[in-house]
Amino acid sequence: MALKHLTILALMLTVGCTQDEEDEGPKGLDPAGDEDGDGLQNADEESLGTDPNNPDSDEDGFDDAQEVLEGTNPNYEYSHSYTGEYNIGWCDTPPEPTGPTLEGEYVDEAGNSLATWALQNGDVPDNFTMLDQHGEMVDLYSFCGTQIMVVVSAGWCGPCRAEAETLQALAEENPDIQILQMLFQNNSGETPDLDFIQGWADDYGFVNVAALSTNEEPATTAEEYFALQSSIWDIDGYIPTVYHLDTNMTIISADEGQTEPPSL
Ligand SMILES: [Ca+2]
Ligand SMILES: [Ca+2]
Ligand SMILES: [Ca+2]
Repeated sequence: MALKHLTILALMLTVGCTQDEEDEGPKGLDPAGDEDGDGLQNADEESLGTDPNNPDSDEDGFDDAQEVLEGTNPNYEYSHSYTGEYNIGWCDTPPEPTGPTLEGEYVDEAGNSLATWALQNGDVPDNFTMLDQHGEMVDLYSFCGTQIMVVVSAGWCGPCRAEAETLQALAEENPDIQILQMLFQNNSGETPDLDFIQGWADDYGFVNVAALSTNEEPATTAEEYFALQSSIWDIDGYIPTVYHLDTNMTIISADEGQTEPPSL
């Protein structure tokens, strides 16, 4: 899709160029040249809005031409391919996060109170960056433009394991949806390491479901506890917790026990 679009635009620019060469060359560059050697001609870079003098315009580690070939957005730093065969979305700009909503109040034994926050319907979460089963750091915002299902689980949780059994089949039934399994503890209540999430992904046959470790230090205070991703992505403290997000990264089902992705 993106390639076809590019070819048509390049053709239009080439035609325009013969009529008025000075106006059409980006920043006075030869339209047919490739100043930065990224495989995209200057005229194509202009039509794509990428930088003809920078092979990686959004500095996400993937060259502009590679991003065009792979159908990711060369101007959006979170959009790029992963080793995991995930459904990367296409957004022109990152979402505008609302963050979580005020959920309640925690009062400790000494009587100190602390406001608690959790993601609820209508919220747009902040980005997170978590370790996947391939050893890569995965950004939530890479899936902007795609419907997303987030399942929060832990190794010691039997019902979470029962649900994990179903996730790859669910992904195959819903090929346009990306499922993210967020693991915040291993079987012993520790932060999951790469070995653990690789084992989890193998045990449950994940092909394009991402097994993600929250990769956060264990909380030592109530304040730290309620700031953990596993607290923000959980309303009631019971797991597994399932969230569904629409293609605009807005939460449409928050911990409502809905295990199938809803139709948009
Ligand atoms: Ca170029
Ligand atoms: Ca470039
Ligand atoms: Ca990109």
